Amino acid sequence: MNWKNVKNYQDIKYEKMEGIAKITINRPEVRNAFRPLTVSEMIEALEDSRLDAEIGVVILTGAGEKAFCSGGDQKIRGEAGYKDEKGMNHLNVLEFQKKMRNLPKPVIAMVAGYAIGGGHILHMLADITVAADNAIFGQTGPKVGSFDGGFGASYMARIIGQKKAREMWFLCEQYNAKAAEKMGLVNKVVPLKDLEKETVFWAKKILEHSPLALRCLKSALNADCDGQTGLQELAGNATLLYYMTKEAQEGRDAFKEKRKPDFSKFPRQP
Ligand code: 2NE
Repeated sequence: MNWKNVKNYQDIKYEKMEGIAKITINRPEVRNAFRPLTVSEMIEALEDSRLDAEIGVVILTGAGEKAFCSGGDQKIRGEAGYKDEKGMNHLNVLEFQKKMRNLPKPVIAMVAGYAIGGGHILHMLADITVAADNAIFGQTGPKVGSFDGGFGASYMARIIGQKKAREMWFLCEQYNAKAAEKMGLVNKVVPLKDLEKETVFWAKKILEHSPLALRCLKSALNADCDGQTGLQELAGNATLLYYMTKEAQEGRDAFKEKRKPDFSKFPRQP
């Protein structure tokens, strides 16, 4: 495939092709575990995708075939988070989770190998997950002294139900791709060799559709779980659509032209 490198990073690869951006966690030697730098780079790349009007879908993946992501890098875990190169502790993956959800464009997780711990949460927060038949899913928090009580708990329960979410967190078992598909964690399982082709096919299908409809649908689906933040996001789209009308522009123009606005020509819809 004809991916074009956007910028050189240390811990990720960031590429684009035909309306699709691809963020690849590139630390295969630790099963693509993330450290603060990895997350900062992912946040920057995601922000670039948001601002690029040519981009309609973002693919999040991991380098190699062994892992999508194994969560936070336990080797640099300090006393209050994950230590950066200056020794400062972070949990900036929570910020990235929010940004994935707020991105007004669909995110597809392309999962080969392990999606474990915080890596499992990342695929869960993607709008769609396409998995290879070698994918393995699970949480490890209670085993390694960690947990994600945010989206990692409540959104998981929305997806797979309370009983299964408790099983997944309390037992820390691993689930193969077919089991994950059965639980509703995965949209499609494909042979490993077809993973990228199939994921790009899903992305291209999405790209054929109305960007505004997709944007509003994503925020509507988020709003159901996200309380006031979700309503703010959904309402932001209503404001965006309103700003695009002649009616809203009349208010703006009248202010700039120092005259009384004339809204009389705009109908009161039933
Ligand atoms: C991912 C898994 C199941 C893979 O097993 P396997 O047998 O394929 O590989 P192996 O030998 O365990 O790992 C290969 C290398 O990657 C490192 C390993 O230590 C090993 O390197 P060496 O020791 O040989 O040098 N590696 C793997 N995962 C790592 C990690 N997360 N951090 C640092 N190094 C890692 C298996 O490796 C595994 O279970 N990994 C740990 C998964 C885990 O517990 N993740 C953290 C969960 S907590 C979290 O992510 C989190 C949160 O709960 C809340 C907020 C933020 C983050």
